[in-house]
Amino acid sequence: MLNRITNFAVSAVLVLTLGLISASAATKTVTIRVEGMKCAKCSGAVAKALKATEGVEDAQVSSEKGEAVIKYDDQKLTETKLREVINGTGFKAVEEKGN
Ligand SMILES: [Cu+2]
Repeated sequence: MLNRITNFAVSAVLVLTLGLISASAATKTVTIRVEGMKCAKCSGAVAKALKATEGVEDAQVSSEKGEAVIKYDDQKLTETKLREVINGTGFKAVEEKGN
């Protein structure tokens, strides 16, 4: 009986540890405000540049909202790098206050 409880405790700790490891390597989602986009061509150009960047898993860019919602692998990319990619398209990634 005690053995079973010990086994259970050990596996619970294992599962928690594995969960933490995979969580730290998980996909991150970030919303970046982008200035200067006027139409679907603009947002399309930003989305294309982002999707061509290694580590980006998905990019939803809206010219109406003026933002890019990006899913990325944080082992390969940083938010700073994503901002550089956006700025490289000729639009401006805006630094949000309180970020
Ligand atoms: Cu446009």
